[in-house]
Order: sequence, then C-alpha cells, then structure tokens
Amino acid sequence: MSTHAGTALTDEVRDTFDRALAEADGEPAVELVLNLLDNGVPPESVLLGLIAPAQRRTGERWAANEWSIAQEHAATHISEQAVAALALATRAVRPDERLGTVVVACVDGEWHALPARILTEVLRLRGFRTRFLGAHMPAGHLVSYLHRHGPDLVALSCMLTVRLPQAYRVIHRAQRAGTPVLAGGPGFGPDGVWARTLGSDLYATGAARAADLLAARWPPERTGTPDLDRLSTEEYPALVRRRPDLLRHVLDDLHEHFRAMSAYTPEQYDATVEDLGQLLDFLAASVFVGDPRVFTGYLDSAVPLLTARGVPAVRGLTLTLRSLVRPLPDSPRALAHLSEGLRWLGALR
Ligand code: B12
Repeated sequence: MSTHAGTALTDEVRDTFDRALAEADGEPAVELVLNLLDNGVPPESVLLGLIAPAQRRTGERWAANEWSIAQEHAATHISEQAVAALALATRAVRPDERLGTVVVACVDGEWHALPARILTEVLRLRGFRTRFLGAHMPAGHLVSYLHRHGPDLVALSCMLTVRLPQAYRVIHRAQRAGTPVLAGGPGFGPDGVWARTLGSDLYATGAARAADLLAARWPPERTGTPDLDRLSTEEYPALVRRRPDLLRHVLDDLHEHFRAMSAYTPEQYDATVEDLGQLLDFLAASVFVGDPRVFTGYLDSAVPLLTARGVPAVRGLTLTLRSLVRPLPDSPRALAHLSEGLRWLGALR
C-alpha cells in the first residue's frame, strides 16, 4: 500500500481505514495509525475519532445484514490490531504518580470488548496504570482478581442492557471487596440511569469523560447505593427459573399462529430459538431494573435486525409478546412491560 501520510483525521483517512477493515487487511490500518501519530495527531483522537467510529460502522454493517459475522469478526480483529499498534507506539507514556490503578472489565456475557479496550488505552495515555481483563468477566473471578491485585477502581463496561443483572452482581461484589466502581457503556441506559439504580459509584458516557472525571476526583470513593425498592428481588429470579418453560410455550404458540415458521430451515429455526431466548432475557433484565425502557429498547434494536434478515418482525414480535401474557399472570412487572412493548410495536404498524 502507498504510504498514506495523513496529517489529520480527514474523510480520506477514514475511508482508507474503513477499506482496510472491509478487506480485513491489517497492514494498511496499522500503517495509517502509525502515520497519523508520526504526524502529530494525538493518540486519543486516533482512538476516539478514527478507530471507535469505524468499529461502530462495522457493527452497523453486520446488523444491516450487509456483512456476515465472518466479515464483522475479521474487521473487528483489524480494529484490535490498530489499537495494539497504537499502544505499542505510545508505550513511553509514563504513569502519573498522583493517580493509581484502574482495572477495566466487561460484564459477564459481554462480547463487545473493543470499547473497554479503547477506554483502557485512553486512561493509560492520561497517566493511569491500567489492567484490561477483556470480554466476558464473571463476577466471582473478578473479585478474586481484585483481592489479589488491590486496584483503586474497577471500570465496568456494559454495552447490552440485557446484562444489567450481571452488572449488578459485579458492582455489588466489587464494592463489598472495598473497590469502587465506575460504570460506562450504553447498556447502563440514557445518562447512565441504570448505573445509578444498580448503585455504581461513578458513571461516564465515554473514555475522555471518564479520564476527566477520574483526574478531578482521584482517589475515587465508595458513594453509590443500589435502589433496592426498584430492583426486583422476587419476580426476576422467578422469570429466570421459568425461562425454559416460557420458551417452549412461545415456540408452540408460534408454530400454530406464525405461518412463516413452518417453512423454516433448521438454521432459521435455531436462530429463532436463540432470538426468543434473548427476548426473554431482555424482559427479565427489564423486570430486574424496574424500567420498561430496557424492554422497548430491545424491541427497537430487534425490529431492524430481524427485518434485515427477512423476518416479518413486527408481526412475529407482537405474536410473541401476546403469547407471553398468558403464562405470566403472577408477574405484574413482566405483564406491565409486555403491554408497554405491545404499545410500542402497535405504534409501528
Ligand atoms: C460493534 C458492535 C457489535 C459487534 C461486536 C464486536 C466486538 N467483538 O466488539 C457484534 C456484531 C459482534 C455485536 C454483537 C451484538 N450486539 Co452489538 N453493537 C455493536 C455496535 C455497532 C458498536 C459497538 C462498538 O464497539 N463501538 C465502538 C466503541 C469504541 O465506540 P463507543 O461505543 O462509542 O465507545 C465508548 C462507549 O461505549 C464508552 N464505554 C464503553 N464501555 C465503557 C466502560 C466505562 C467504565 C466507561 C467510562 C465508558 C465505556 O466508552 C467508549 C470509548 O469512548 C453497537 C451500536 C453502537 N453504534 O454503539 C451495537 C450494540 C451495542 N449491539 C447491540 C446488540 C443487541 C448486539 C447483539 C445482542 C445482537 C444479536 N442479536 O446477537 C450481539 C451481542 C453480543 C454479545 N453477547 O456481547 C445493541 C445493544 C442494545 C441494547 N439495548 O442492549 C447495540 C447498541 C446496537 C443497537 N442499537 O441495537 N455488536
């Protein structure tokens, strides 16, 4: 590839990076990043102004069914290589002795690892000592790690609202181990509303904001308390326990009333079972935090995703939600959130 000496984050630079992702070609992506750094573009701008938006486009292409999972994974890998190259090129940045150590982790079941990785690099560039624990971190293992390494803070990434119950477990257990928690990622809702419900000590929307906040309030303190009146301690576990029965019930109903399903290939059938399981998990998470916006937010992302895959989404989801009303007479919150969901779908018709 020709040496693409970008001096700023121009559209041309972004196009070159996007092309490298589309072609799953690591070399031009890495070369571009190193050239930008050589030309004086701040590394934080490269992370947040080039690599982050390109990764958002990668996911959106997958969601629109323009890219297969394989293309998405290959492109994500190139973004990871670009971050790794930037980290190596900026390794001379020394920790600021007035600051301390942040452990960055993703919630259990969370595979969107790049946002947390980018956060790690931004914090490092701003003088924090960092440890990145990657995707999918079960609470128990994280707590053992905290006991062993004693960091000053856990930065917890949650991109999916469905993982809020697991995020609560991490927040609660890290705090019990004496470590304050900074929450971040769109999974915590608009302005981090659910980070507060779960009792997180701090919240920031993005990496730059997080670095500003921590620098201004270092060392971080334990201040958060969960909103226990709102968190569901009975209905949520009951829904989780009943998941297999509810799934079977909806599948039976759909077989009867959703004609499209009788022509499904085994792969389509598997995908449907997975989608329905996901719907139940979002409903449970919605019940857990006591806010139907978790469930309607799920519908908002599911409708275009299913439509792009050729599924009559609004009809299929409406039938599913109606079918769930019957077996849930003893779950007042779930019923309320299902009606909210049906109202939301009704507005799309
Ligand atoms: C890329 C992507 C994917 C890729 C992930 C590849 C990978 N290995 O990372 C793939 C295609 C695999 C994927 C899968 C899924 N995804 Co996805 N994905 C995205 C997408 C498009 C971009 C996320 C991203 O990486 N952005 C790049 C980062 C660097 O940019 P950023 O998010 O602005 O980063 C900042 C903040 O997130 C924040 N931040 C993040 N963590 C933290 C932590 C702390 C402490 C702080 C302070 C800040 C912070 O700081 C970052 C840096 O400034 C988003 C939509 C979007 N536009 O954000 C959906 C999105 C997150 N995905 C979504 C969904 C639903 C899914 C799936 C469930 C889809 C499905 N039906 O299977 C799966 C679940 C996978 C799993 N179990 O984790 C939904 C979540 C909706 C919800 N309400 O929960 C979103 C919002 C899309 C949407 N609107 O529907 N996804």
